[in-house]
Amino acid sequence: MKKTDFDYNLSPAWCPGCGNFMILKALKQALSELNLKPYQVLIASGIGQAAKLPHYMKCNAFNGLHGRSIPVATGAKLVNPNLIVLAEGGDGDIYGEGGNHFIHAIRRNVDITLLVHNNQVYGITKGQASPTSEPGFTTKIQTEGVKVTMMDPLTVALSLDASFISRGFSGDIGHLSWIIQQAVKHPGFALVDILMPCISFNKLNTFTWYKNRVYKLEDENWNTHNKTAAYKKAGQWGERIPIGIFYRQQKATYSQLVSVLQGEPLINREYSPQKVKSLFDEFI
Ligand SMILES: Cc1ncc(C[n+]2csc(CCOP(=O)(O)OP(=O)(O)O)c2C)c(N)n1
Ligand SMILES: [Mg+2]
Repeated sequence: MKKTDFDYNLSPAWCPGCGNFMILKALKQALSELNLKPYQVLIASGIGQAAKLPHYMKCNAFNGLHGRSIPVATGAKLVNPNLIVLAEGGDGDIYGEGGNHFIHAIRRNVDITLLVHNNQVYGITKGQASPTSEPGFTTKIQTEGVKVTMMDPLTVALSLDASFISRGFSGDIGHLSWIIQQAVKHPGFALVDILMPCISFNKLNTFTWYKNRVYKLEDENWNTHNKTAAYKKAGQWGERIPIGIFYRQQKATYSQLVSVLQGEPLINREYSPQKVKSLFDEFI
């Protein structure tokens, strides 16, 4: 493996063969190729196998509550806009427990990148169905198979007018690294949904299952600014599954829209408890 500034000497507690290893490699490669240094990057995560990722990298990290990586990342970016901020977690963490944050972060268009390690299962809690599990997928809890509709995060993001929507595959590190670089460079909220196998608890969507289905949008001379076409591709799931950048647009970020966030970053402004106190005193 090529060395990067983001390498950290701690062995991941993931199963051998887990797709998370490839995502970790692609992310470190992407940040290095963007010439970023660990002190410039913050990764916020929640709970899950995926959410352990920042433990295994050298950079700023905030490992918080289940489903709550996006609010942490949002706050950090608004206060310190010079920081490169990523939120990261699994399909359960981000689309399930944190689904409300996922929806509203897209609407705000804060300049953060969201990486979702989508293994279509709750891995760390030993294999319950997640929002992206396929109908019919059987687990120890869903003994008759999943009965409810599968969530398509890309279509949700499109319907909320997201400014950058993409999907990668852990089995193609070079391609995933390229997508992550585009997402980090994008000024606004960038979604990177990443298909990956959970070798222990998802025996349906295996590495080979994904490998046989994924194809790259770029190979079709894809126009990333066509929203109607992006809807069609986002809905494609089955024999063929597209990966790549589905849609991107230039759109004002939250910081550009809210006047108090303009000018000197909040982190550099004087903090005056006295001013806050006098505000509170008005209500006494
Ligand atoms: C509020 C709360 N609810 C439930 C849990 C239990 N829990 C921890 S992680 C997780 C889901 C993990 O799935 P995912 O985010 O897909 O991560 P993976 O392990 O598959 O990478 C659940 C249900 C918790 N820790 N906190
Ligand atoms: Mg998962």
